[in-house]
Amino acid sequence: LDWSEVTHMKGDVTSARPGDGLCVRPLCKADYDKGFLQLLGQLTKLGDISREKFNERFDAMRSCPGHYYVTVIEDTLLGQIVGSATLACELKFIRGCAKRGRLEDVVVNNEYRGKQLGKLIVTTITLLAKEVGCYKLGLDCKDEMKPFYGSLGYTSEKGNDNTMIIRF
Ligand code: 16G
Repeated sequence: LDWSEVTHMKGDVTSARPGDGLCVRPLCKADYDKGFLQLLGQLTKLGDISREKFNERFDAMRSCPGHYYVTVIEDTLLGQIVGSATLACELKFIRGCAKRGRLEDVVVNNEYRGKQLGKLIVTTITLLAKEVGCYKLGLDCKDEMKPFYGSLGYTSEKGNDNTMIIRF
């Protein structure tokens, strides 16, 4: 996906140094051959997704600039996608026509646990949401993930549910 509107971003995200051979960048069509979908399959049911179907969905997202920021971590030494998360933006009338962000489909390859890649990808999306003007960023997660998101600044505003939010 083309992040042309955020190319002015400097510092935080673009200079992220995730580790040897690792690179954080927007999803591209070639990631179909780099295990992107298999990685998503570690998160939930994947279904059958042909290359054509993948490309169609990619194009549909790209035709809505500013709405979908599918972000990946590639292990460039292996040519494999090892982490991903998506920032989805929703346009509002409230708060002076504000924009709300949703953090979706956060997944890190099981074999890359312990390298702080979850923290890296969530921090990247959080900074991106702020940069593109979201007034808040929310996510749904399982109970066991709440401490992780809590450590990155997300809170549950309604107490004991599984929606967590960060406000900018
Ligand atoms: C988690 C994900 C959500 C994803 C869902 C898939 C995060 C923060 N949350 O809730 O984005 O879409 O799992 O599970 O990554 P499902 O297929 O059961 O909806």
